[in-house]
Amino acid sequence: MEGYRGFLGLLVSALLVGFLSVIFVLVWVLHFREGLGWDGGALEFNWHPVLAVTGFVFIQGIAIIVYRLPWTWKCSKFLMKSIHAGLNAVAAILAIISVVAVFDYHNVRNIPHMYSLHSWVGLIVVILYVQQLVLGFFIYLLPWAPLSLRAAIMPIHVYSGLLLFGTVIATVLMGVTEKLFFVLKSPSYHSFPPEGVFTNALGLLILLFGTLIFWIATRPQWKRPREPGS
Ligand code: ASC
Repeated sequence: MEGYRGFLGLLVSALLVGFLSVIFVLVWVLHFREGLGWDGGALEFNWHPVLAVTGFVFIQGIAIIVYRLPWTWKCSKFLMKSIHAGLNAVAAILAIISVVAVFDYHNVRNIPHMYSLHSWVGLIVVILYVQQLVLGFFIYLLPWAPLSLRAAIMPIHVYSGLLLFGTVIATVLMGVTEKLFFVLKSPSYHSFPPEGVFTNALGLLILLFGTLIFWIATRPQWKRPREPGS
């Protein structure tokens, strides 16, 4: 494989940055916020960022690059597709639970639903992600679709997957920003309180994770070699 060391370096960096993002979101809700619980209140809301970052960003990012791992190239294509689909399914389930947590929280507190740009883009991206998962399952995992259809849809599948991943990251950054403006009153966000600075750093980590995954996924020389007739 061309540039194997470069690949490994970027893969380890992406895993470290992704893992650190998950740690940071946990520190945010457990140390700076109220913690986690399923109480209809703030503890339940806090599952929203934790599940969004863990599932919708980190697990989705790994799902995107599973075909790039050279030591899996000997594994069957079906196994790798199952892992790709399985990780995306876990990400989708965690994303849906994260949305349920917010709806519950808004219901209990009588906060209107779906008024922010974060919520509009977020709901659209969850719905399209589930659509991508279902279409991918029927077209690529089940054996029925003809090769011509698979080949015709593949550029759309790849483009949509990367676009959804990027949009999820943009949505998370909007969510972090609006939450900090909501909760940081005294001292306010604009006075650089530790929670504001720490959570800004979380946003940068997520952006860096996306940057690394996008680079790994788009290097043609790191793609899984095609099997004849596939
Ligand atoms: C598949 C598969 C691929 C693509 C290809 C069409 O199901 O395993 O590599 O579709 O055949 O682009």
